[in-house]
Amino acid sequence: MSKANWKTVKEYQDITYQKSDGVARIAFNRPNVRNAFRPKTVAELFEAFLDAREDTSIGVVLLSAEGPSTKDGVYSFCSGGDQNARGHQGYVDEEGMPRLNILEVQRLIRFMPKVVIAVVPGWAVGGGHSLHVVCDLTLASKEHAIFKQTDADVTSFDGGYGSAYLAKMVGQKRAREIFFLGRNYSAQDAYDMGMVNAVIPHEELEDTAYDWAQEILEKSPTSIKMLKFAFNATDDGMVGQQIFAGEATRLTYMTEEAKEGRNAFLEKRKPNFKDIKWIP
Ligand code: S0N
Repeated sequence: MSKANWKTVKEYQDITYQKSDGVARIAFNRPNVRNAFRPKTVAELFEAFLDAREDTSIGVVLLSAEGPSTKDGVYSFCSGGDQNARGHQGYVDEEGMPRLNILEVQRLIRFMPKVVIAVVPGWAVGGGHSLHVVCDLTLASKEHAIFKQTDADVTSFDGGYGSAYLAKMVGQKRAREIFFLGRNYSAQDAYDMGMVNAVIPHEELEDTAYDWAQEILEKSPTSIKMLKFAFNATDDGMVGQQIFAGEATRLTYMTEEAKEGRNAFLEKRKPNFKDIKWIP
């Protein structure tokens, strides 16, 4: 039995979404197509991640996957964009609109002030591989996780975080090998390269992820948030600086100094900062 006491937040078609004691679990639920995402999946992911971001009781999000496939018993995390949904202009939704927007989900994961852990029970391929890359941490099934980049096989490539940030993680030569050759890598290979935090026996994967989440939840939320944004900032250019600086502004609002600045304006007088110390 799971250590978590999962409660379903909302019923979706392509994902499951649950919460338990400070942890949100968002899981792909299309195991018969190796958890490929179509526009509907992406819309559901976006809504669930947004909810988890806004919920002040949630500190850690697990991005996981249901499975195995009922067809052949194979486990998967995600096999990227659904190739059946691909039209001439890209991934087409039910209204015929080319709309995948998986990059918006990537940005939500990247910029949310909470830790996102990829829990990889099986195949992590193409855009599914990119999603594990963009998560803060990755835990992988010892027996079933396989990491693979098919982007150059199917002409649907991630030239952003999925490749460039991967190179920061595993080094330029290994990242180029992963993308240019499209080979299969085991959980242990991925761990040795530095793109997986731990290789976990399959049966213990979900509980271990939950344990890691609970360990993080014992830490100071502001510290975790500022650390995540600090780790991001060097790679995210002006956007990274903007997000980090926004949090600095928020913390400044909580000072006497900020109260004086606001009050002086509202009272139509000059602000008096004379008593505020210039702390070195
Ligand atoms: C995952 C693989 C390696 C598993 O191989 P295996 O175990 O041999 O299984 P299969 O028999 O191949 O598959 C089982 C069933 O699942 C279906 N299926 C698997 N993957 C997909 C998929 N991605 N789309 C649709 N169906 C899939 C199979 O067809 C099979 O079905 P049945 O049983 O009916 O025959 C192997 O399956 C594999 O290589 N899959 C394809 C992986 C892939 O190429 N993914 C796409 C890569 N590109 C992206 O993800 C796009 C990224 C993206 O969206 C993006 C990124 C950055 C910037 C912009 C974008 C954007 O486009 O918006």
